[in-house]
This record gives sequence, C-alpha cells and structure tokens, in this order.
Amino acid sequence: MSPSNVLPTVTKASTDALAEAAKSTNSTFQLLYFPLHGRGELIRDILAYSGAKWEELPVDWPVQKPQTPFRVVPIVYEHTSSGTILELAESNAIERYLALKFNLLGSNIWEEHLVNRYYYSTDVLYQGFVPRVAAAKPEVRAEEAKKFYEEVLSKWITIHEEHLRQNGDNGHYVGHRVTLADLKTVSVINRILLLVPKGVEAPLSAELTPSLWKVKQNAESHPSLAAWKQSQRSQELDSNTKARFGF
Ligand SMILES: N[C@@H](CCC(=O)N[C@@H](CS)C(=O)NCC(=O)O)C(=O)O
Repeated sequence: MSPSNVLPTVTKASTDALAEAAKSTNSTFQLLYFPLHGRGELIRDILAYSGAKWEELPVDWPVQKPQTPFRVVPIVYEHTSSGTILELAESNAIERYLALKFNLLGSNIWEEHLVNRYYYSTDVLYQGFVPRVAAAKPEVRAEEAKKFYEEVLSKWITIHEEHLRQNGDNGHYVGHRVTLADLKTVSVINRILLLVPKGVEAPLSAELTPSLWKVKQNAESHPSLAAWKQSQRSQELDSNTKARFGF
C-alpha cells in the first residue's frame, strides 16, 4: 500500500491527448488543500453543487509541496473515464475549468463574459477581505472590519444588488440558472459572515441585501450543495477557518 501522502501520478502525454481526455464527463476528483475553507471553498462548492464524485487527499505539505506545479495548493486531480489523471492548478483556473465542465459558465460568449465579470468582481472583494479583516490583528479587527464594510463591501453590494434586480431579481446573475458567478458570491458572503468581529454587524442579510440573499438561498437550497453544507466536514472547515484567524 502506498503511503497516504503520495500524490497521484499525473499522466504525461501530448496536449492534444490530454485535451481529449479532459472531455470526460464522468470523472472523479481529488482535492489537495489544507483543512480550511480558503481557496478550496469554491472548488468544494462547485464539486458538491455539480454532484461530482470527489474526495479530499490527506495533506503532508512539506512532502507534497515540491511535487505541485506552483508549490502551492489548491490542486485538483481529475481521474477521467479513460484512466488519465489530469492535474489542475491555480484556484481561479481550477474554478473556471470545473465551471466549464459542469456547465456553469453560461450558454454563449456574452453570458460567459457576464459570469466572469461578476465572478472576478467578487474575487476582488475576497482578496481585500482576507488581509484587511480576516487577518487583521485582534485589537484593530473590529475597526478594520467597519472600514472595510463602509469603503469596499458597501460599493460591491450596491453594484451587485442593482445588477441582480436588472436580471429580474430571480437569484441569478445571468439568465435563470446557477452559474459560477452565483456560487462565487455565495462562498464570499459565507466567508464574510463567518468572520465577523465581536461587536460589529456585517451588512449582509435577507433584509439589507435581498437580491444577494436570494442568490445564496437559491444555490444553497440545491440538494447536493445543501447536503455538503450540512456535512460534518463542511462544519469542521467552518471551525478550522475561524480558529485559523483567531475568531
Ligand atoms: N495564486 C494561488 C495562490 C495559492 C496559495 O497562496 N496557496 C496557499 C494556501 S491559501 C499555500 O499553498 N500556502 C502554502 C505555501 O505557500 O507553502 C491560487 O490562487 O491558487
């Protein structure tokens, strides 16, 4: 039996051969990421929402780090129906690859542009939130959170609520179905709400941000995403993420 920290042996083949293998529609997936939400969260949500077969690989980072393409996680290993093992790297690239595979990027180039622009706009929000609020020193965290909510989050809310209303207030960014933009927003709202400093209130709720809330409710009422969110592992990741930042 191989030791649990050995990573899958990625298939070496021509780009054309790997591209052919990547057409597989009944692959299984393995995620290598720390036991936190972080940059693994949206990947887990996409896999769960799409009903994919997936599991997490045990992490032994000092041993595994040199074997990863950029020396960072997340990494996803896709085991295709033909037995090929594809290695996916860089969180945004992984998310977009999976979104394309699971039909979460819209139905045409214009829809894809709309999905991407709200997805990236929300990514910018997340990139600001982590250093400014999550990782702020405990003694200034409440003050930093208030400033972040007023200076950054409120603008994102105004713009996204307006767009969602223009799309018919149906709980979707694009058309009438869940896309990567919806799932990204859900993960970032959840992250902000998990990490609210004591004595502060985040301006995200059914009353304050009704259109964004519909996006969250729509996606999270999907049975397979709901099951993942209620799972013991997902709740463990909540606790680990809070503990990681000292909340
Ligand atoms: N641009 C990369 C950044 C990944 C990254 O910074 N990963 C961190 C965890 S969130 C990591 O692997 N840290 C361990 C290390 O650098 O050794 C991505 O988005 O995937």
